[in-house]
Amino acid sequence: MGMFKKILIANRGEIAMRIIRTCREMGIKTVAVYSTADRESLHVRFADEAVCIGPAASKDSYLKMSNIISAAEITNADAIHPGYGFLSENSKFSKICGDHGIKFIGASPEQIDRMGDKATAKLTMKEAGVPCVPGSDGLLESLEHALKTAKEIGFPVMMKATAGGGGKGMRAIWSADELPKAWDSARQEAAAAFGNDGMYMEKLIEEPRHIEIQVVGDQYGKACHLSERDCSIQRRHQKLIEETPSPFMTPELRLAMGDAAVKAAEYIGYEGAGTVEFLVDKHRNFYFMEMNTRIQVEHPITEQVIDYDLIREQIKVAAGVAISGRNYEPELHAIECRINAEDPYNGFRPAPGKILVFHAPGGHGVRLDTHVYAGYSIPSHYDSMIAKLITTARTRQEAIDKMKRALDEFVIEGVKTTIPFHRQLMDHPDFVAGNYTTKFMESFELK
Ligand code: MV4
Repeated sequence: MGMFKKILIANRGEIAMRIIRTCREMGIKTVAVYSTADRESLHVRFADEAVCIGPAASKDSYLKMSNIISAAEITNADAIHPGYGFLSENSKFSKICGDHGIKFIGASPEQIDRMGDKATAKLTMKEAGVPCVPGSDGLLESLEHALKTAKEIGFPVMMKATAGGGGKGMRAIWSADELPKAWDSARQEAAAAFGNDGMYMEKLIEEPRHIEIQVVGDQYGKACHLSERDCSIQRRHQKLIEETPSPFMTPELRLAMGDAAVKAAEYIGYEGAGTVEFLVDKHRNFYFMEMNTRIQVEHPITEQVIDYDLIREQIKVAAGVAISGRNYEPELHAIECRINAEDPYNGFRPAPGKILVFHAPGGHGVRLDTHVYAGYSIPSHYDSMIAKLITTARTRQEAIDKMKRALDEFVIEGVKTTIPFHRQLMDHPDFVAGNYTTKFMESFELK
């Protein structure tokens, strides 16, 4: 296939900047697409060419497959990188790219569908010998079947939407009398959110950690892993901060989880960068949760600790280059704070507006992935993340100290941001001790 000459980036914001940067380093031409609300956005300026693909609303622009394909045709792009979100896990889009002879830098339509259906993904993982949470064999056919399954598993159980992810249509059930109501409300929510009310059930893992393994698979059936990211600190299923290595990891657990993730990827013949998400309980038992067939927001911390360019690897794998196959263990420690234009003192509600003053932190071990600048107006149409602040150091404590210093240096005026929240989090004794689970935010008090 040979290397691509021109890649269209079907995304915006910091991830579009991230992809354009690596393309430039590889001598690959870039095409940016933008909505009318993003005319002044940085990714438009950094790309070699730019095509307006529609009005502000995502459904009319960044999700409008026909306009994106047209932009690729008229600019003669030979590949499309979808980034994360938007069409990055849309199997129809992956297929349409293929039909047009444009390489989709992501997973095949079949793999997107197979991993996108959570009950099918679980059955596939079970076949592959990957540890899964004990639970139903596939979908729950009826309330009676749900009750019977719950009694077999033993309460408490977790009922989940097969088309879900991110917690929508998910219900923790502590006793049989709660089930009928949960059954109805969860299916209604799933039908409304995904157009699919299929449900499955698992043993509830109490106070789990969310530890995910980065994998890369090539076109020749080989996969490797790039170790873990601890993403347990979330608010309403939105990740706030991520780190690697996980403070909860041990060498034995990393070996076992890494092997399981590689086994999963090789079993399905996975091509591209992917993430196998696990739930880890307090006894360090780990269980497959979901597999994401895209690059993730938090990929930079992995890049930092093993000195690796994941976007470059994605492009090379898509162009048919074989991976070396070696696995990577973290040599350093990296933490990422997601800086959102939200008001942490008012329920983290979005706070769009114009950035009047922007002073970026810097210095050794500080990386800032952002698309914003002084004078930029944050549009209200898209998600509220405006920057990712990443610090890297030899030890976790040094990475925390560096993050505190960088957050203190970081000046953004004109819009409210979550900088104060992150700064306080860096002083939280449980965080500093690395002693946190997915329940952490339930007891966090912002001062
Ligand atoms: C679970 C669980 C406990 N037990 N499954 C949240 C969304 C989706 N990724 C699956 N999730 C969970 N599944 C069982 N059997 C707890 C969660 C969960 C969670 C998982 C990871 C990160 C944050 C979370 C927040 C709440 C619940």
